Amino acid sequence: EYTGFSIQIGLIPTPFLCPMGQFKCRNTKQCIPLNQRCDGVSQCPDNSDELDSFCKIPAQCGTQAIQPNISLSTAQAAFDFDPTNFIVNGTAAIPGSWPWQVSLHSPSGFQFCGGVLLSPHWVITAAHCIYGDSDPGDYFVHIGSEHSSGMDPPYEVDIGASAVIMHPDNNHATNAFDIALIRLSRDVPFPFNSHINGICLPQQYGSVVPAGTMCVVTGWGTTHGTGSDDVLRQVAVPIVSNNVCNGEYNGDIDSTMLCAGSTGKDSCQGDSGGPFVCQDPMSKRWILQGVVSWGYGCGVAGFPGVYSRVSVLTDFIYQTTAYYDGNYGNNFSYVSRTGWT
Ligand code: 4AZ
Repeated sequence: EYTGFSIQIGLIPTPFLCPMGQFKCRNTKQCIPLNQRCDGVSQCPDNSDELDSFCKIPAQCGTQAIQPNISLSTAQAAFDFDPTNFIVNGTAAIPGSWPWQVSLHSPSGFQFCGGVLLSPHWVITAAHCIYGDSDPGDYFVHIGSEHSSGMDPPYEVDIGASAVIMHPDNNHATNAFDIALIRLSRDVPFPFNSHINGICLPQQYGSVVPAGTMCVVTGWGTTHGTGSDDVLRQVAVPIVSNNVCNGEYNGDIDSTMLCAGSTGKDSCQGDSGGPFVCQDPMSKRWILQGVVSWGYGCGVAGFPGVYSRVSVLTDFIYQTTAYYDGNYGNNFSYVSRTGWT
């Protein structure tokens, strides 16, 4: 009897967020400490803190079909020159060996930041990469690529965004809470191909990887003459404690930040939003411990690169992904508890 069509337009309201370090129960505005999530004891009245879709660790996260060629030895020779601006002093990554690395592009194709694939339709990046523009139409995410420009068949997949969400506490002046989420407009089922997979998140809220641990940062950012930035590059860098880092940075390093780097080896402009990953010694899986954020120059002696500290930002990640997926009617794609460290 009726023909034609109907259009529904709706805005997703600002999500109710629990305080830092807490988990929001799915159907109520109750908050529980993040460490009580998936502990085998139900704290939420709807049992949502213990649901399988939240608590199970994805079988694939943080593993590669193609092994990277990188040494995590702390005994690597120090660079004997003093660069002031130098993924700087890294090496070209074996194609597909960092399968969670993505890049963010404008509609015209310009690559402006890195990102990290977390689940079939969630990407993590830095808040400063999307600052001032949360219009999903302005973003394309390139997944499974090796080169910064052009396509890399048959592995690369380019997908638009359906939501772009900054951490509500991000401070553009200090770079506190420099993290954001991009929801992809369609799923990349894992393992999509040998060059595409999701990263693991730190399991324990607030866990700290010891200073001196060698971790890896990857990206297509500027190399300042230390190699081509057309191919994805990698560099292993040591974690520096917030205490030591603050000595250099005059107290500008807060609890949502993490420092890593050594003279001449660093992330740099264009790497922002990309992954800083450490290998879990037990499981050998790679865990996202940082997101490339800021620093004084790149590779400058005494000034490590500064990263968002993911282990204290998982509350935002779990709450936001659950909230948006719920509103889009997708109840089964929550970002699961992942990782070990
Ligand atoms: C930047 O401008 C930038 N050395 C990213 C990382 C670092 C410095 C600057 C870390 O996007």
